[in-house]
Amino acid sequence: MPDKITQLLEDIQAGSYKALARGITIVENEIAGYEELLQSLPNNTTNNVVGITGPPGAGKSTLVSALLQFWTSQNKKVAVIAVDPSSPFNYGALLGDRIRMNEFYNNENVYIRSLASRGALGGLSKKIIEITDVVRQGMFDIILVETVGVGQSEVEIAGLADCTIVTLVPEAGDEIQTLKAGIMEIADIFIINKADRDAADALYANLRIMAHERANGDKDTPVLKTIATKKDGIEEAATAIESHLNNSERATTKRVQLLTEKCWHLIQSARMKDIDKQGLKQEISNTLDQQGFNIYLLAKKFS
Ligand SMILES: Nc1nc2c(ncn2[C@@H]2O[C@H](COP(=O)(O)OP(=O)(O)OP(=O)(O)O)[C@@H](O)[C@H]2O)c(=O)[nH]1
Ligand SMILES: [Mg+2]
Repeated sequence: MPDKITQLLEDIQAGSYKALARGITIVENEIAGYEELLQSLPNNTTNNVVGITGPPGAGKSTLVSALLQFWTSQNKKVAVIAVDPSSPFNYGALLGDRIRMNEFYNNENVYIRSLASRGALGGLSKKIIEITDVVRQGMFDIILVETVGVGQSEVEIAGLADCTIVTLVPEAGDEIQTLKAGIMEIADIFIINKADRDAADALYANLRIMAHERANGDKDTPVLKTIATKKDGIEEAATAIESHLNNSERATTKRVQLLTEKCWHLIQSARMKDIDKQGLKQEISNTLDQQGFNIYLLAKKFS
């Protein structure tokens, strides 16, 4: 392994944010040394990655900021990774006025990084997995990963986080039945944000019933209400998250499942590496009118 990479990893582990930023950039852009860095990561068995997913605009970033403030006020060291934020709000704006923001950006207990999924090499989920694993070396108490949940991505975040929070808003009440199967599987904690709105109680009652039906004798998945903009319910949310992360029995069972899921994504994207949809489209439009065009033969050529 090149000495530079060994040194970089040591610096990340010693808490250098400059080294961490460099490490993330190397992985994000697949710069020389990228594979060496990933392959030299020691097995970090700490359960500290919290995934926050949910529909666009549910208040995920506001919630993350409130949790960040809560934990740092207890002197905890927290990292935030925001994947492809779709709203114009950034953490700087959410963390309040300029002085506050400066305080956070210069705070040695806080590390914030945004990632754009567009242009991510080799698939988004693979990149989030890799980057989160690099951040895991930074000796944080908590690592919060925010992703916008649209269909498949909730499942992807669940494969990466030690604790997955599904954020919903009261208006989701009507959709809840259609969401049911997928989200019930992945949520470790439900947070109904914007609980200042009507219909929050109805959704809360519904989710509680669903969580209970699913539990089947086990502990129900916690359902919490927050008003992130007012920091209401944040302490309860933090407590529920910590209690989930610290449940070592559950963590051990989940660990194999998580690593399997992660490995699956890594293999999948490695195998798909040379295949892009644009190239595929080109190939199809070139051969479509030829005699003997057959989609199965074409697919076989790529597999
Ligand atoms: N009424 C109310 N509004 C809230 C609450 N939490 C967040 N908001 C507002 O909802 C809007 C979206 O908040 P964000 O935190 O950016 O939501 P997000 O889920 O991170 O959005 P994306 O990352 O774009 O998907 C903002 O205008 C927030 O001020 C809440 O508890 N109550
Ligand atoms: Mg956001």
